[in-house]
Amino acid sequence: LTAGPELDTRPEFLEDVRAGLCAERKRLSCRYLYDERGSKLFERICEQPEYYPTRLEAEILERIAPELAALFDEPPRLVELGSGSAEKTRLVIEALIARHGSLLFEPIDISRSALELSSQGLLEEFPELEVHAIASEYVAGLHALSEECEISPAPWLVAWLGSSIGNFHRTAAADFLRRLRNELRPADFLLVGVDMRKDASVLEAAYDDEAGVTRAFMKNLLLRMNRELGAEFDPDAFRYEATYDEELGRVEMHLLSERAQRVLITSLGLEVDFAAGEAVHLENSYKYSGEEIEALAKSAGFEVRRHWDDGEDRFREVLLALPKESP
Ligand code: AVJ
Repeated sequence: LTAGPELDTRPEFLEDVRAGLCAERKRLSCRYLYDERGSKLFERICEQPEYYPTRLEAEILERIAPELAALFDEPPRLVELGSGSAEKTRLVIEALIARHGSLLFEPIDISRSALELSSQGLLEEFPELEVHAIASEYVAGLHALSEECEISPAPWLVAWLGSSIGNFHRTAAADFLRRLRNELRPADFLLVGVDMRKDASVLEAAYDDEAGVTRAFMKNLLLRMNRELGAEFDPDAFRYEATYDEELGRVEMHLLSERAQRVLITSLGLEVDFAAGEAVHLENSYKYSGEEIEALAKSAGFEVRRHWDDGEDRFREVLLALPKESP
């Protein structure tokens, strides 16, 4: 297992918090939700009855894993973008090993500790598995991997699961897919988990669960700023709201100030004023229709080779590849 050092993200965190909280419409980046406590809370979100994506994706992957393994005549390499929950990945790993005997698994994640955690369990479970973990941004990591084996590279199955694509604005999602495509060869596949457009009531419940885990996940960012930036946020002075904008096809997540208040952020030497009811934007989660997925793939230079649904069109696994050359 090889992985780079944990990157120092503090200077960026400071600057992003300053810029976000001084903006006309206040915002904080969802990247900062995932500190140690945030990552644990996110895992608990995935277990909430209202948060359907994780469960549905696991069901689909379990069903289609043998088909994924059968896409390849020779043993492929499995790349995962964002080491994520090993629970879903292991379904694919199991099927690939069953069909091809052994497997090289190459998870790419910005967090070295997340990589170590997810790789460790998999190595113990699968003796036939070799793990080569890369602590890096996704595209840079893929690029490094493709540079490493120029001679006769095994085909890739690149997995980008969990509807992580939903955090991107639609145009940014296309840009990002295009950059991924530039790293792929004709025999490679990219498997993307996509959350579908659906009723506002289902979506709003999924992003504001009854048990309050999502609310705690969002408010943890206030606590993180208190811990790491010497801020003095009172989490009880903010309430959490998730609203689905049907037209934009996205769930928008905000914290709203319960009252007019001024909050000190010591490390920034900054006092931030909040009006009563003022919103801080934390996250978007974009949802897709089948047509939108087709258009997105096409605009990124991909072809949708296949897709699999949960049966009720709530969640979709999309298999992308370079377009077959026209005769
Ligand atoms: C990690 C981006 C896939 O949008 O469903 C879940 C994040 N935020 N609940 C999503 C999230 C609040 C999640 N993704």
